[in-house]
Amino acid sequence: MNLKVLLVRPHAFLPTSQWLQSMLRLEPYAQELIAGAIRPPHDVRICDLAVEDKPIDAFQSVLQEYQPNLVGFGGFSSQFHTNRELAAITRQLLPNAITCIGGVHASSMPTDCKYPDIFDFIVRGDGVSAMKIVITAIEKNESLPESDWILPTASPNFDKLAMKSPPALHLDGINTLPRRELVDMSKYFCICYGKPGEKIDTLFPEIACVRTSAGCPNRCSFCVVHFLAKGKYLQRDVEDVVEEIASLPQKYIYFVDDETFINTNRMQRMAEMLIERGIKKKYISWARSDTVCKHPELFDLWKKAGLELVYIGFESLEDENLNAYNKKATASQNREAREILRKLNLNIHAALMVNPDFEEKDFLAVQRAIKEIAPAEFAFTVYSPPPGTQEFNESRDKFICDDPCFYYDCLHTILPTKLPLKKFYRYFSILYALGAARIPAKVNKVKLPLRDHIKFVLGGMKFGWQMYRMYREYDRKYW
Ligand code: B12
Ligand code: SF4
Repeated sequence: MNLKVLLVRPHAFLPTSQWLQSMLRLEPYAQELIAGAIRPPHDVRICDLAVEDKPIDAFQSVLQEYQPNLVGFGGFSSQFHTNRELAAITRQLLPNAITCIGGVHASSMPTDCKYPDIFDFIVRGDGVSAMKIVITAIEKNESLPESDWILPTASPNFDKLAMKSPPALHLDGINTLPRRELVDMSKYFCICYGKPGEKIDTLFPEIACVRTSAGCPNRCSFCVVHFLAKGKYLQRDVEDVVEEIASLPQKYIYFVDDETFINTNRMQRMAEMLIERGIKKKYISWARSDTVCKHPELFDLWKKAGLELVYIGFESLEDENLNAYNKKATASQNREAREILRKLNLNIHAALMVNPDFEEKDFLAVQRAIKEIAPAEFAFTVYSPPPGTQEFNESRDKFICDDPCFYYDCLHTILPTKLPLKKFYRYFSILYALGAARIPAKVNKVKLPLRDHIKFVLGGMKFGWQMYRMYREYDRKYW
């Protein structure tokens, strides 16, 4: 049987996620990787609803036109409801199509996805290797092999299998080449701020993603990665990564690793190789502040290789908070890392975290941190225990929303706040306003095209207003 496989990335449902995607929209990398497992005589298409103005209409017309036999959904926890809706549409329009769901939510909360009427099976962990097994089973007309990795939803063993922790990472998840030809790459962009005084063509250049590793050995309490990866760190061959980068027409590359700079020797070789081969690209990557402090020379080298913007999870400039998050980096390392990157003239995306038990004085401390760290692109999140983890399960009776996963965008609190919600979100929105006023492009007087300037300012104002009124999305008793 020749299969037609449709891999779907759902659209963002929460207005906050929609705003984020209007500023930074990356390609559907997981779907492109999984498509790498599907080879002739089978056919595969990617349906990226994140780029559609009318996603439901677009999805229905793809189903009607392509008539897939296998439809796979994937996405963040906050997109799970959308996936359910899309899978129900699939069942209605194509009752004989097989449906499945994978990705971070299915991997961490499999029992949430137990809807045998709309999902035939769930994949936890790597979808590339899983898809190879699924396709072989369908080709041979055999039933799917059941495991804690591939879970048929109607199986009597489902609950037992779903209780197990997620399966180990698989090398296919990093060694497979993404099928970028299946999407329109011109639809994906990031924000890049340019150098001081520079005139830039666009604030939102086209970008490609590259994954050089998966997993992370650290155990930050707000992050699901160590739960999914069991503390393992899989690394791709440096030569392979460099070859892939060299082959890309895009000038900007976003590393979608969980934590790119864990193995500093490997990252050194990668930068040296990029320089030796004369590959001139601009890179965006996450890095930990302690890595920057211990290896400033590595970031100097990467700057020469083209590193443009470093995302740092500072979380806080207070040791007490960092310890509470099990960050294993100190406030002084955060300050030092900031200095090192400042001297290297590298732009920074500074991620800071707000705790639901923050009082006025804590918000004021974050305001001071903004002034200290600026200029930077700032992102503020509200500490929320990651779905699926022990901490999440232990907090269940405290949640202030019926469905915490639906709200899991790290901007909606799922835990009760010490301040009344209205006050909490007023302070929270002030942080975004203060951060927006200190972006590198503004502080460094970079000349932007007017349309990009307008998009940034209007989009930012809309987002700020959403934050300011966020409390209204909760039961009145918490206001
Ligand atoms: C890069 C990244 C981003 C990018 C976007 C990436 C993209 N391509 O669109 C940016 C920076 C924009 C981003 C934003 C956000 N992110 Co983010 N992000 C990541 C990160 C670091 C890597 C994701 C990635 O692309 N990995 C590479 C792909 C190939 O891996 P993958 O998606 O896991 O896919 C594999 C399997 O899961 C499986 N699979 C996936 N889909 C499917 C589908 C099927 C059918 C099958 C069979 C299998 C399958 O197979 C794949 C190959 O092995 C992860 C960390 C992580 N480990 O997931 C966080 C992560 C996904 N992000 C997270 C969050 C919370 C967010 C934000 C809400 C944060 C915020 N407030 O700003 C926003 C929301 C964005 C939105 N659109 O709504 C959380 C999600 C937690 C959750 N339970 O939902 C994560 C897990 C981080 C964390 N520390 O907890 N993110
Ligand atoms: S270092 Fe980054 S990827 Fe690793 S556990 Fe902490 S937040 Fe997660």
